[in-house]
Amino acid sequence: MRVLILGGDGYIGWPTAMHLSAAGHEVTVADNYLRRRLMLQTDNEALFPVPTLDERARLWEAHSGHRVEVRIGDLQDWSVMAALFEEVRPDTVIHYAEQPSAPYSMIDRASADLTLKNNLGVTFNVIHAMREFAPDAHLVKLGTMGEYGTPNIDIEEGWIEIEHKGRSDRFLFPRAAGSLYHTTKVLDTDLLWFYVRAWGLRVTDLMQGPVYGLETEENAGEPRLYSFLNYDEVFGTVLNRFMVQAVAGYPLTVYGKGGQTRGYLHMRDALQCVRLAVETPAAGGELRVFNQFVETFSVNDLAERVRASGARLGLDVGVRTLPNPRKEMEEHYYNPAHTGLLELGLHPTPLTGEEMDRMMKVVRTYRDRIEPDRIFRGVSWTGSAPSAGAEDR
Ligand code: USQ
Repeated sequence: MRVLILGGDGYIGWPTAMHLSAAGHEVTVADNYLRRRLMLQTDNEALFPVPTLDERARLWEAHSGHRVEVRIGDLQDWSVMAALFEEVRPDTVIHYAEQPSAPYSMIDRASADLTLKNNLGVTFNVIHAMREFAPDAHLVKLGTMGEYGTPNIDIEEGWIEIEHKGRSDRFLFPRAAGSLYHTTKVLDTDLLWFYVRAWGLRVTDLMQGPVYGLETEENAGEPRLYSFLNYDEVFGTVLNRFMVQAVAGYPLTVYGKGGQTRGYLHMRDALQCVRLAVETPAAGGELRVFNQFVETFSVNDLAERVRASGARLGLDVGVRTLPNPRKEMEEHYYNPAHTGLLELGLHPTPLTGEEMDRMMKVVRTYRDRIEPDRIFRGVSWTGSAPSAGAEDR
């Protein structure tokens, strides 16, 4: 298939490009380096520098023999999006081209404005480019499990049958996002659902949980082909952060009670899921939704696993409870369905002790690059600095 990856420079974007090109697809990636710029501007650079997209494509071709085409441009600009679609005429479009951080979206008015305009603007342009240049293409859109929030009922896979006053119908499962970033993903889903109904687009919306890890089949043992590993509070996801904190001797930053539970998955499984979605497209006029995660953990569970792995590797890992800078439930029911991708053939990678140790060892090779000042600055959901009250456990 001809696959166009929008946001191909990101944490999952670049690994997806390698994975799909290794599987024999013709891959073009597009990106405007937004994430790199925001990391620089906010002094939240990743654990090690990564090559530019053009360099990555050259390294990947030398390593594997597979080519990835690279285009640099801002997809919020209609002329850039239109030219890209006209050139590539994709069978599949993977849309990752969004500002990906919840904390970034909560820093101030300007960061919120950028998140809202970029995320919705790109989604809107993708929809119109599909109609104009690739009406039969399949759009695989990265959403987030955070669209649902943490309701006190089981979370279904995208849709719910509701019976009301003796009649019933099928609706999108109710959404209640926990940050402006997550809210843009809810709005994306609504936009897509409208245009699926209006124009018969073919769409898969992937509700993905937090991803961890670096090594995939394609880049194992090739650090220059690794993705960004962010450990800062803004762009780092929690398990990646905890592993870096453990290696740095920085007590693990558990926010609030630590009972916040989410559905997690290894990078390798995120790639499997995307490939399964690409290779078994949704039907025309269908908005197909998958909940994309493998296992649920609370923040406390993750801290415990990192502490145990640290002990095996001779690290003394402390845990510190910090006043929660976010607005979220710290103890709650959480039981989301996630059978769709398993039915398509996903082979999950559980977070075993062995897997934890393997990831920690990779992180340990970069110990000297860790900048502890980046780990916690207290980006608050309410705009006020978090009050004192950290507690070591
Ligand atoms: N957390 C801590 N300590 C930390 C960092 C995070 O206790 O040092 C807690 C957070 O409060 C939250 C949980 O860990 O309850 C997950 O936080 P996260 O930063 O790993 O994930 P989140 O901000 O929700 O966002 C990440 C990705 C985002 C993706 C989302 C999936 O950055 O792109 O959409 O995971 S989900 O969480 O399912 O919405």
